[in-house]
Amino acid sequence: MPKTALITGITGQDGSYLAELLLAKGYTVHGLIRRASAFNTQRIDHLYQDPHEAGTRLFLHYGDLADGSRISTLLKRIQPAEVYHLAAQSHVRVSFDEPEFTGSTTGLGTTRLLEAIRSLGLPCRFYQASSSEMFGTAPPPQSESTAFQPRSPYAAAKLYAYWMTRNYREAYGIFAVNGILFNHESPRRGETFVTRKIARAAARIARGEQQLLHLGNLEARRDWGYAPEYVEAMWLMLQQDAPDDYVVATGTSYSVHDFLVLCFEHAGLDWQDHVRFDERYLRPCEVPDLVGDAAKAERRLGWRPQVLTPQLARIMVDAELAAAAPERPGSDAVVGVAP
Ligand code: NAP
Ligand code: F7E
Repeated sequence: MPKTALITGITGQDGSYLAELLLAKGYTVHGLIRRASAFNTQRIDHLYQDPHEAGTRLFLHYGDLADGSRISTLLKRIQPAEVYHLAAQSHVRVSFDEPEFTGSTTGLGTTRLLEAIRSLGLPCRFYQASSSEMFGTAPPPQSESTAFQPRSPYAAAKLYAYWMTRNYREAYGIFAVNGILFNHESPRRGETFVTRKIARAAARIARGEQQLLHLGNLEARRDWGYAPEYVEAMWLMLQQDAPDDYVVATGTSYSVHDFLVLCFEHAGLDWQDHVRFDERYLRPCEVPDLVGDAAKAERRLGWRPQVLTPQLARIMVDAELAAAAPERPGSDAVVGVAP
């Protein structure tokens, strides 16, 4: 039986891969997009279907996480069987600059959705994009039973949303799950996240379009997986008999320095010739070491990662090398601010 899904954050990295996955499974997909003065749908342009033609299964709707009444109106009209809530101010460094905005979107945005679902009595399943950032300084490996120690306004907002998701599950019986996803990357990753910034710079330096790459803390360790595989785990969580929370991760750990070496070597470069330190990319609080234990996801969902960090680095650099030379300058030069 074909299903209808609503994806918030459909224009983001994960939203675009999830839309592809659901369309391939025969779903009708509705996406929430923000009105912007320029097009912000680049990641899903290849999925666009003319809404005037018969058989269209992708529909986009303007809306914002700040606007609870709009969210409620859309949910009532769309009547989705599954809601994947991926929209957020998702940048940790930016959350220190905009803590109130991050709390309102990344935290309260989840409550606005859950409360609309509850008050409408909508019998839908709900996915909350929770994050390994919530573990903060908790020593690795981190699993579903690890105590959270958030270290940023972003992590604190995500933790609030995590608990609201659990609360609506326990208080109102809503099928609401938390996917606690560790870092996952791809050629569609935003350009100011460190993996894309490094991969992009390696390709630009190899092409002679950029000389230097400025970075902050190279010692932080992350568990970096491949985004298209992680959206499969999101879907699996909503197909279970009962709602639960799951860690999704590779179980391996690499430092930013490791990722730098992997990318630059793949591009035939010596990173030491090109990388400079810039304190603007440091955070007031750092999360030192994230390594996920995804045993529960493997046991219950049958989910297991295929692409590990070294292959991920090659995929990302190859995609940048294959891309036509962009008209814009490198990430560091776009604007004069962190991150
Ligand atoms: P992303 O690329 O930054 O995408 C974020 C999406 O949210 C974009 O579509 C963005 O729209 C939308 N958005 C932001 N503020 C909004 C608002 N006020 N109203 C409506 N839409 C808004 O993030 P991602 O990497 O795909 O991650 C997806 C989700 O998973 C996020 O919630 C993120 O925090 C979480 N997460 C990510 C990771 C990871 O490693 N990628 C790990 C754990 C959790 P625009 O395109 O208009 O900006
Ligand atoms: O930083 C260090 C930085 O911004 C990774 C989001 O998707 O994953 C992401 O958050 C590490 C940090 O990702 C630069 O200090 C060094 O230790 O790529 P990032 P993140 O903060 O881990 C989690 C799971 C999410 O949920 C978030 O939404 O890299 N780093 N130099 C740098 N980071 C950036 N961005 N830029 C630098 O120049």
